[in-house]
Amino acid sequence: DTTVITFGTFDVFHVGHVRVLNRAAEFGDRLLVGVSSDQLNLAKKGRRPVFTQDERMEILTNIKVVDGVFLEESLELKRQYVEEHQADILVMGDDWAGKFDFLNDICKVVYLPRTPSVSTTAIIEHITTI
Ligand code: C2G
Repeated sequence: DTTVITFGTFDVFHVGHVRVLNRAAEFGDRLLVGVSSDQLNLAKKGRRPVFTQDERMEILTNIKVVDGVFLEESLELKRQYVEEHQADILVMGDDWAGKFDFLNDICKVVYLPRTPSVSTTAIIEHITTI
């Protein structure tokens, strides 16, 4: 059995998110998603996500291809999460290209192209300017 793992904030869940999850799931038999915590977003991006970590995890739990969800509390814990969940493949969007290659001693690392012209930031901007 092949376990795939991926990470993200998945705030204001949109079609770019569902596509990357569907494509990630095709790499294995089981897809696990690490959802970045509110605290991690506050620290790294200076703001809280629109939806809380509990809401974002609830949405992801209900996505067809997602088999399990856990909280990602630090970007630096990737190795620990991969080991803990015995993941065989780490899939990330190519905005992270190269960033997790150091993990290829314990798992395969794959970067997938992002869906063009859709982002949480653009959605927030759009709503703000209505
Ligand atoms: N994504 C995509 N196409 C878009 C937007 C997002 O393929 N138009 C993908 C991203 O590449 C990522 C996933 O959707 O693989 C989640 O995106 P974000 O929520 O922006 O994740 P991010 O905040 O970059 O993750 O360890 C990583 C951290 O959890 C942060």
